[in-house]
Amino acid sequence: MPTVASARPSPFAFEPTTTALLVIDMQRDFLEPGGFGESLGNDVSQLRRTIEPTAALLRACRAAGLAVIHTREGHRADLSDCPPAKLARGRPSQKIGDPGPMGRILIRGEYGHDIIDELAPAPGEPVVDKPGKGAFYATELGTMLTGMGIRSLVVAGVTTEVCVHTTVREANDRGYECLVLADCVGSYFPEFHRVALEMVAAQGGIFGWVATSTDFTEMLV
Ligand code: C5J
Repeated sequence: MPTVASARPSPFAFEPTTTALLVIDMQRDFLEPGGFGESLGNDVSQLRRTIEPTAALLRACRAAGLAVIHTREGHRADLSDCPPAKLARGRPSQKIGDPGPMGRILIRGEYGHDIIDELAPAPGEPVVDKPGKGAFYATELGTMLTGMGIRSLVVAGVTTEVCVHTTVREANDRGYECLVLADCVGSYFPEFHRVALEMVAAQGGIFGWVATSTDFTEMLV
């Protein structure tokens, strides 16, 4: 079985036919200069450094025939799937559903809600629209993974300490083995990113493994 020997805290073995690449929330609202994330004062370069390695990762996974699944965080136009507690947070003038630099903020169908061009899903790759931080909550992801026979998830996306973490925790509780690729996940806050990765692999891999994308793709045939 292919094994990422350098993974922390221990080598990560995976069967390619039961492994999926999960690319989390690589959306314009979060990554694009001039978008929602930047308008809140965030340094989008901290997220944009993940684009090139994730594009290479996608190419390698597609070439190897791995399943690829994308997610997007966002809500229905009428906000009926957005809990009032989530809606109430954020800056008073820039809440979910308000007009933003790239359309209504985090609303499905808006330009800013969609995935950046560099990492656009290939035809046939599923895109899971999620109303929460975790990709399993109120989505079809669990059913989809069961149907596909997936046992292991290789995880890329943003942000490390929010949607990546929540999703990996959810996946771990459901019995999936998760490898988080350090160079393909990012946070606006470098310290949160660093500590979030430490947390994944702490205590003998309390909810996953961490490696670099090249160490993973080298193991793909
Ligand atoms: C994600 C967020 N995708 N930080 N969302 O992490 O609100």
